[in-house]
Amino acid sequence: DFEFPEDLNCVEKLLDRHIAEGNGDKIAIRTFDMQWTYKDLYEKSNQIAHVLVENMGLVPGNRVLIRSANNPMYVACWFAILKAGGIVVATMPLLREKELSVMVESAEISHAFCDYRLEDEMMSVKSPFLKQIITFDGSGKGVSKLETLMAQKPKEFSNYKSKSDSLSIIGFTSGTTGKPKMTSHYHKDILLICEAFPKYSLQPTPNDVFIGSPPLGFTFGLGGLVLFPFYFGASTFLIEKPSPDLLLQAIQDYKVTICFTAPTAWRILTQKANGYDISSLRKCVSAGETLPVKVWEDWYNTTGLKIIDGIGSTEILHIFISSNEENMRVGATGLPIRGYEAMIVDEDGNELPNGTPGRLAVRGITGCKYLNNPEKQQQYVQNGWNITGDIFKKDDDGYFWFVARGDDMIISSGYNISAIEVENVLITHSDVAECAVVGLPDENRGMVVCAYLVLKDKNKACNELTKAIQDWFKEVAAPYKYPREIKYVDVLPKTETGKIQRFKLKNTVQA
Ligand code: 3SK
Repeated sequence: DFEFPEDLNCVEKLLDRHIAEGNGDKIAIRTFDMQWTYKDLYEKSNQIAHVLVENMGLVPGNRVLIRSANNPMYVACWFAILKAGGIVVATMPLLREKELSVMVESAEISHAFCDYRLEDEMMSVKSPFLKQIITFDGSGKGVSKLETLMAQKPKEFSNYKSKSDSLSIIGFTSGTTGKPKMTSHYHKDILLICEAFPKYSLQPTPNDVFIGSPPLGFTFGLGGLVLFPFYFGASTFLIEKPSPDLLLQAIQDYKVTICFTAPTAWRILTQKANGYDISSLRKCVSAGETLPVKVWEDWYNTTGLKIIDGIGSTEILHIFISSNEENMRVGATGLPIRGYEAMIVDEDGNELPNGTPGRLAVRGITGCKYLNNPEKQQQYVQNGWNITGDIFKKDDDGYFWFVARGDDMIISSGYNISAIEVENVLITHSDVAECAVVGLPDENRGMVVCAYLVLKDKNKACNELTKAIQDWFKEVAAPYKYPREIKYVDVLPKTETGKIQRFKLKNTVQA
């Protein structure tokens, strides 16, 4: 199923096909305030494509930025850019002028669509590359410049004839150092991931309704909330600011069936789930961070649903190791999904025996293509294998178990201590709401384990509590792993996609 014709514009398979097949009246996107059919989305995307070519002067290959929260106009702009032959550069709504400027300069972005509610930071970007910024109203309640221009355009558009290996999107990944790198994907990659994870783990049907919290600027969200629903002719529910209560409310009111979110959200959803009727939900997906067993168990005990854990990357585009109900092993991330193979390697790329922690290497139908960064490309892709930054081990049945992020392994007095493992213990303490663990340099031990804790009741922070937590830790886990240092904080630094930025904690301490 992985063959594609040489001429391919992925929008034809994701969107236009549904009109040709007579499904234009089916709901494509819902929010709490509006709903669009496939025909609405198709016509609006066509009108925006006309605006791009006729008003904005786009030529095929131009890079077009989208700045918006998750809403229907974002999706229409995404499709329109590809229809017109442009390349999408999707961004997170919380980015500031400086971060946007770096993207505009490095990706040579010539055009931008921006929700008018986020225009201040966008308009401050000054770059010789950036020719035009057009605002839209993502709330759907009013009209901004883009809607005015669209109103004058035909509802049909003749798509640019891209090749299956023409670039479709450029994604930015900050990696662990915080310095962004550009990844790129072809038109065919967009469709290939639809043949992989969803078919393996979700088996979507046109009756499914997808929902989730990840921003569309994160490929986890793009797949789960746009590509997968539309590839299978299903519908998506978008929320601009997706709190756990809003997710649960929408699941209840709109009979949502598939939810994509991160472990932190699954933990809070568990606490609130009993207040809602979420019986329509049939598949729950977690990625972005490793899923603690306790979160999996609590959700299962509350709802009877098994969270499908997965690991993906912006470089590979979406999830490549995961599970489905038939082969799930709690605590393991899963097996390589159809289209991918994985192995554990040492520093020289040699495969390690089962049970030995090492670097996770993956290869398959999609892979890393850094732009303008041959050095990084060479580091990431070795002998055709993508070397991720994560440490995993493989068991004798072929399941992959997360051990640590490559840089989250703390080596203290000769012991290899996984920061994630220490976090998984700390989070079960009755006073701890959230935690992040890092290694700090230490003269005697090389490194020591340092835990940053957000307490359920921050007034409880004191030396006595520190000692109590340390003593308790030594009772429930190997004493050599206990956090010799504990610091209390109000919040943990996180990316917009919910990943804890441990490098920021390390930098704060070293500064
Ligand atoms: O972080 C992940 O595991 C992930 C999953 C799907 C797509 C992209 C990413 C980074």
